Amino acid sequence: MMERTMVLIKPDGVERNIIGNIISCYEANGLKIKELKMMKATREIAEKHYSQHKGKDFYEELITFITRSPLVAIILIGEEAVNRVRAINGATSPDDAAEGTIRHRYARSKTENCVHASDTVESAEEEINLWFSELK
Ligand code: 3AN
Repeated sequence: MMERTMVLIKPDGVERNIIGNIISCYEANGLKIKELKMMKATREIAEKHYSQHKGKDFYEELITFITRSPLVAIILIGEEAVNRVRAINGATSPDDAAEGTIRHRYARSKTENCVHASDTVESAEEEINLWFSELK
């Protein structure tokens, strides 16, 4: 099934000049960039994006991190894009991420793990509405 999904190249990825390397991983796997922009997340959008983590011990660290400097938001399209992009990203923790994944290569910690990707088709649509509200 053709799907769309949303990726964030998080502030650590932008700060470390690996935007191009990260995007190459998706393009090399046949995913197509539909929309792309750089922006600084406000606290409001960050809180909405991570609402399911509110109250967890890492929540404040996560909000501080994602809002500290610009990130890159991308809409990707392709066959089974949601699951394929999550496989390309790898597990949340760099210690668990499989070899060849973005997080294995570049992530420094569970918080500074370079990329976010939507986990279902439904959450992709919600996240696209949140981060690309101007497209509505
Ligand atoms: P993923 O991004 O792999 O789907 P989620 O949705 O479970 O992971 O978590 C969202 C984000 O919250 C992760 N990308 C990571 O930055 C952060 N996170 C998750 N679990 C932890 C944790 N135990 N400690 C610190 N940060 C975490």
